[in-house]
Amino acid sequence: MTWTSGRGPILQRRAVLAAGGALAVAGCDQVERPLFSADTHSKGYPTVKAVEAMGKLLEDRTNGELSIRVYAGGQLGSEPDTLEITIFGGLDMNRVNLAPLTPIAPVTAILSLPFIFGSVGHARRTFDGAPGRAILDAIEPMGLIGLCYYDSGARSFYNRRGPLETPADMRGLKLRVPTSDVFVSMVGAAGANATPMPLGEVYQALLQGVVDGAENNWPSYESMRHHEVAPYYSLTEHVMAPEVLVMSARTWRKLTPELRDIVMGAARESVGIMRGFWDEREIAARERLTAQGVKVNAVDRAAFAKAMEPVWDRFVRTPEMRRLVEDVRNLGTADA
Ligand code: GTR
Repeated sequence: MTWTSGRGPILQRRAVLAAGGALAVAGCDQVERPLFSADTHSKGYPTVKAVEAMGKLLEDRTNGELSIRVYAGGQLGSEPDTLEITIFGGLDMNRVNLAPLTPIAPVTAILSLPFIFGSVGHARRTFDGAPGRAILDAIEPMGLIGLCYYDSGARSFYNRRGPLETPADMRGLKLRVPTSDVFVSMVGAAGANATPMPLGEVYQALLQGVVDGAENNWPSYESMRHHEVAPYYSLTEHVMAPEVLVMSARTWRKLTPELRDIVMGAARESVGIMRGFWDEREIAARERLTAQGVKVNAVDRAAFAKAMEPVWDRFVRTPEMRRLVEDVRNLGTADA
């Protein structure tokens, strides 16, 4: 959605941010309205439903003192923009991918490294385990409390030109990536040109040929209608960077220890609920798109992994990060 078209969304965005901002500036020591949360995905998407489910748990467990209002469909702006607003306390919560956090918290890059996970099970063990928690804790100094991770499946490349089977097929392609240095580096290493851009602008960019393709999971590829303009989906499955639900540290500080525990508990519980929604949606999206004629092809994944190897050295730079990568590996790459 663009902010130059239509008065409604702009006015709504201003009203929401003014309400959040007024409280942040006034330094109110209590949250006396629903917690405002942003999501780039539309209503009905698994992440949106999960945060809504968390809101219900909060309402029940606090007798209505806490609840959540999700502003879905990117109506409050792009992920990098809303993240900034969350840091300043104009928004209480935000569900984003981990990718836009890499420029502000380099340690988050670990979970976006190409081919770091051997299976969905391995990814889930990492998110639920000690490495996942350590990475969530590392964003606190940036003004964000990491509440939980949600699944985002595997991302693959898609484009308008034709099937991509090896990195050689990437040459000359302009591919949209999220605003994250890891993603830019990854696409460059695979041989294409990376164009960082907010998700809401990608459909038009594909349509007008500003970019030739992009990369994402099945549910996003479908819900953003990118398959209509870029019908070749090549199964690189190069990244499994998770979604993350964050709370503004400013809002967090207004909560009593008891309410904080309730918020953390509800967030953790929403992870399992989300996985149910996710598994169903991922399979359904893939089936629907295949039936609609999207051209899916297998790729030489080993060749893509090899081409993207330099990204690891570029981003795993400190002993602490190397240790975390080791911890992730030690969780075992098998599914179960
Ligand atoms: C999706 C993710 C979004 C957003 C998007 C993107 O998979 O759920 O939060 O990061 O990718 O590519 O911008």
